[in-house]
Amino acid sequence: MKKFLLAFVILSFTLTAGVLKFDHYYPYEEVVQAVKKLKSTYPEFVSIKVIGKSTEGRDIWLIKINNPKTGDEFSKPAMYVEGNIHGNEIQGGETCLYLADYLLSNYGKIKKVRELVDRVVFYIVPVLNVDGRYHFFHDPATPDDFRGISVKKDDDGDGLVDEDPSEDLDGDGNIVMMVKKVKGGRFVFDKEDPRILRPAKPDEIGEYQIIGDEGIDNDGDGLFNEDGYGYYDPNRSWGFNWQPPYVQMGAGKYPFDIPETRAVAEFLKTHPNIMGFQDFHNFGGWILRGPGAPNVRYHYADVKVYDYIGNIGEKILPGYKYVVSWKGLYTTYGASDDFAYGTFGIFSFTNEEWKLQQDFNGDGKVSDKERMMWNDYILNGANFVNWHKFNHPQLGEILLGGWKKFSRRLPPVFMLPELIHRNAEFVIFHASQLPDVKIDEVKVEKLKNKIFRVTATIMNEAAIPTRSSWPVTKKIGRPDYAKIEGVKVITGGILQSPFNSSQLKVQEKLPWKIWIDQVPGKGAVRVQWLVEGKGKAKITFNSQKGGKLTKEIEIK
Ligand SMILES: [Ca+2]
Ligand SMILES: [Ca+2]
Ligand SMILES: [Ca+2]
Ligand SMILES: [Ca+2]
Ligand SMILES: [Zn+2]
Repeated sequence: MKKFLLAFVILSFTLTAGVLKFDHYYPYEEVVQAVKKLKSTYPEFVSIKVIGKSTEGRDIWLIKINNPKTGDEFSKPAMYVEGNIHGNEIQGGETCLYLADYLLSNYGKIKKVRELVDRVVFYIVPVLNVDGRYHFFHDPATPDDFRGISVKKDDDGDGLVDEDPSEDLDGDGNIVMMVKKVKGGRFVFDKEDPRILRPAKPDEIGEYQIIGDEGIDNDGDGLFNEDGYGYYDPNRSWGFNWQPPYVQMGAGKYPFDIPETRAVAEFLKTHPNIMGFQDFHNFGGWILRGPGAPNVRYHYADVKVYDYIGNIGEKILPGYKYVVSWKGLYTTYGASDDFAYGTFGIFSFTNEEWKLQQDFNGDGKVSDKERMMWNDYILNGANFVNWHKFNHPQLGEILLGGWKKFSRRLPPVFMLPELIHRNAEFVIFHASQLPDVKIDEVKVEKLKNKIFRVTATIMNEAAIPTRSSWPVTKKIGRPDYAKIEGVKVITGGILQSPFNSSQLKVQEKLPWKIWIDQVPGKGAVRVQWLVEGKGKAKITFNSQKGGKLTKEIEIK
C-alpha cells in the first residue's frame, strides 16, 4: 500500500511539475516573464525571439524548443503552435506556455516526451494578439471585447474615428448591460429568477428596454458606444482564400495588412521545416480543420490524415467535436489554418477551447437558468454582476448588470489545468505524427564485375507524409530527394514495385539525385541506382518537412 502511494505521488508530480504555475491567468507582462523564465530554466533546449512588433508596438515572442544534440532545427520536422490570436481568447496563451513547460520539464522523465523533443522542433507563440491581451486584462471589457486589432476605423460612417467607446460607469472593471425601465418595453425580469432578463411573452406587458453596453453617448448622436476600439479581425487577414470586408467582416484592406499575422507568415515562409500547425481559440469545444469556406477542397489523401489526428483528438478532448470549419461552425475567409495548409501544405488545426459545462438537464443547450445555476452552485456568484441602480448622466436612473469579463468564454481557474493539459496533449499527439523517416534497408546486389544495384528503402513510420498531397499536386514547394555519393551512377529511379526491380521509374537527368514527391505516412519509397565502382558510399535523404538523414554503405 505504501509503495502504491509513493508511486502515485511520483506520478502526479511528473504530470504537473514545471516552472510555471497555472493558478491564475497571466497578463501580457507575465506572459513575457514566463517566456524568459523558460529560456533561463532550460537554456540548452530553448531559444526565444521577438518575431515582430504589434500594431501598438508590443513584442510578439516566440519560444523555440530544439535539442541541438540531435541536430539543427532545419534537419527535423517542426510543429508551430500559437495562441490568443483573438485578444480576449486568452486561455490559448496559457495552453502554449504549459505545452512548452510540460515538454521541457518532462524531457528527463517521460519517454514519449523525450523521443518527441529529440525528433521534432517546436515553435510556440503563446500570444499573437499581444495588444488585445494587454487591453483585455487592464481595461474594462465585456467577455467579447479586444478580440481584434486596434486599427483606427470609423465604424458608423460619421467621419469621426473611435469617438464613442464603452465606458465602465461604476468602475468595477466590467462592461455590462444597461437597461432602463420603460412601460411597454420589450423585456421583463423573470419571476423565478429576477436576475434573468428575457423578452416579454405575447401575453405580458414588457417593462424594460436594453440600451446596450455600459457607457455614455460621447458624441451626442443618440447612439451609445457605436464606435469603439477600431477593429480588424486577425484571423480573417491570412493570405489564402482571403475576401474583402464586404464579403468577410473584419478583413482588412488586403491580406496581411496588420503586422501580427504578417510576422507569422514571414516565420512560416522562412521555416520550411514546419509541417504541423495549431491555433488556439475559444470557445465551444471544437477541433476545427479547414477549409473555412466551401469554395476550397482539401486533397482526399490529406483528409485521411486529418481525420486520423482529429478523431484521436476527440478522445483526448472529451466533448470536443472534430469538424470542417465551414460545415461544422461557420464560413471564414482568410483564416490561419487554411493559409498554412493552402500555402505550405502544413497540417493545421484550430481548437476552440472550453466547452460550457452547464447543460445540467442534458438537452444540448445551456439556458439562462442553467448559466445562473453554474454561477451560484459552482462559482458562488463570481461570474455575474447583479443588477443595480445607476444614475446615468444622460439616461437618468438605469440598471447595470450582466456577465463579467472573465466569465463565459473562459474556464474558471480551478478547471484551467485540465483544459491546458488535454489541449497540450493533442498538440503532442499531432507532433508525434510528423514524418519519422529512416533509411531503413539498403540492398546491394552485384550484377557483374564492378556493376552493382543499390536499393534504398526510405520508410516513414508516422502518419503524416513528408509532403502533403496538396502541394504535390499543385506543385508548391520543392520535392524531397535521395542521393548517392562516392560511386559512379549509371542510372537511377524510383522502384514502382518492391518485388520487381525491373519496374523502375527512371530519372533520366542527374540520376545520382532522385527527386521524390513524398514519402507517404506509414509508407515507404524505394530508390534504386545502378552504380559502377566499389568501396564506401553515402546515401542522403533530404526533405524540407520530413527531416534530413544520411547512411554510409559499403559496396562490395
Ligand atoms: Ca465614427
Ligand atoms: Ca462596470
Ligand atoms: Ca454616440
Ligand atoms: Ca461611449
Ligand atoms: Zn477566436
